[in-house]
Amino acid sequence: MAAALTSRKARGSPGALGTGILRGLEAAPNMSCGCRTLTAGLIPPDATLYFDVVLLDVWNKADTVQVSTLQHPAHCPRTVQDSDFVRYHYNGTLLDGTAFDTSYSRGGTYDTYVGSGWLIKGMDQGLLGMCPGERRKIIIPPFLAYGEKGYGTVIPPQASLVFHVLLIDVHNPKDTVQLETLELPPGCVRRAVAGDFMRYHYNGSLMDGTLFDSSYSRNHTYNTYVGQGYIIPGMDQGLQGACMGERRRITIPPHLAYGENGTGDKIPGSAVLIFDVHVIDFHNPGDPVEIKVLSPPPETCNETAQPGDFIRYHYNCSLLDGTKLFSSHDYGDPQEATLGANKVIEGLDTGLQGMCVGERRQLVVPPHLAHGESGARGVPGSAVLLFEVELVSREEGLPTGYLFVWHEDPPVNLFEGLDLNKDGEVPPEEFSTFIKAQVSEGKGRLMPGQDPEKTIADMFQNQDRNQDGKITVEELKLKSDEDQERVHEEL
Ligand SMILES: [Ca+2]
Ligand SMILES: [Ca+2]
Repeated sequence: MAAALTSRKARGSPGALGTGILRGLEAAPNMSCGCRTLTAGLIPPDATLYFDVVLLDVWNKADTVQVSTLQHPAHCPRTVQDSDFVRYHYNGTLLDGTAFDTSYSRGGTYDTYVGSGWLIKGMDQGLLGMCPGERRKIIIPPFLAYGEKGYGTVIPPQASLVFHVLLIDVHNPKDTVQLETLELPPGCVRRAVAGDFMRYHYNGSLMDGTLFDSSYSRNHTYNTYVGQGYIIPGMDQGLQGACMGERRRITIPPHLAYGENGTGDKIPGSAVLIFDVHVIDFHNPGDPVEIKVLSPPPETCNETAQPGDFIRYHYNCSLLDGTKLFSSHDYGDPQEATLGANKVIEGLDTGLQGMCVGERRQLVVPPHLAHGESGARGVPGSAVLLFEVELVSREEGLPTGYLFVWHEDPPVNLFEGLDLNKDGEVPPEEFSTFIKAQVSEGKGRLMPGQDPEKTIADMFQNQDRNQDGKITVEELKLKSDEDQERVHEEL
């Protein structure tokens, strides 16, 4: 009966909601009448009674769910709405502090839909408007919790409940990929489309900020085709439309990521994933070399660099994120090469062709025309290269297969010319002396870009058919005549 009295008394105290302990509540003698029959024999007449009272719970029919935010995250990408799916941790206690349940003992979050009847009404209301990372205290009166019946042995009838909630994650099954551009480099003309091959860095985190993966930790970009199903659907979508150098945040709901099961030990089931992506470069396997003229050719330029030409050029080579790789200026002298002779990467060879001496160009070279998927020393695999080139000089090349050409018709008595001492044989010394004389007199020229001594030695080898160190009149044959004969034989 004492309990009934204190209960009634407490209900009459407006604003006393909350855990409280009232000690030494005093009842005057004239208030204790009516107890006499029950306490007959125990309580002497005119006794003063003292009660020790502990208030366990208190509520009012007019009560609503009480929500207070204990901690608010710095950023709130979205808040909980009706029909959202949430993942949260909680500690549940009665008003007097007795714990009845906690998610922390289960090794995982509590995952459920909000406002769909899966939760007690008070929780459905108390979670609304909450941000991921937010901590709330939610006090729920019994008629919005387990009411008259309570729940099992842990929640007594008519108990108010107190939940301390930490919201981990929220999404809606109707959510799509969300994009946020964090940094857009100026002058972006090309945006990634499905089928492009992209290199990017990323930090992947959960909604509560937990980092689950980072390409930076591997010191290596993530490289993949976009829009072809090689990566999770949300990423496949989210990378499209990005510019080179762009930083974008891609927020992916679980149904476009790893679904209800999650993956590994870092990504829980039904987790929203947030990727902060930095696009380094992308290309399409069908891309040609992109050529942009930086300084136009001089007006006096009539002839441009062609395959076979021996050229000298300066270049700077970098990655598209600005990382400098190589420069001819590091060595002072220009780079030398014979065009079309497989001496330089295909894209650079192509980009140098058609240039005039004095012209400057910018070349964007996709990896399939550069160092390919495996890269090269200092060049990451699948990297797009950016060149700035300047053609310094150019020597016209010879037709394919020729080491020496006559500017006019060759001498009629070529062997007599070669056989300087007239002994019927031409050793290497005579051959070399003769060819050098032709060059210095401007009657013919050697293939550019190679040591003349080597070229002349090669020519001698070709003519000395039996390899005895001498050319005879029978052995000597002009290449043009040889080619002619070969054509006839083939015919
Ligand atoms: Ca001789
Ligand atoms: Ca011979």
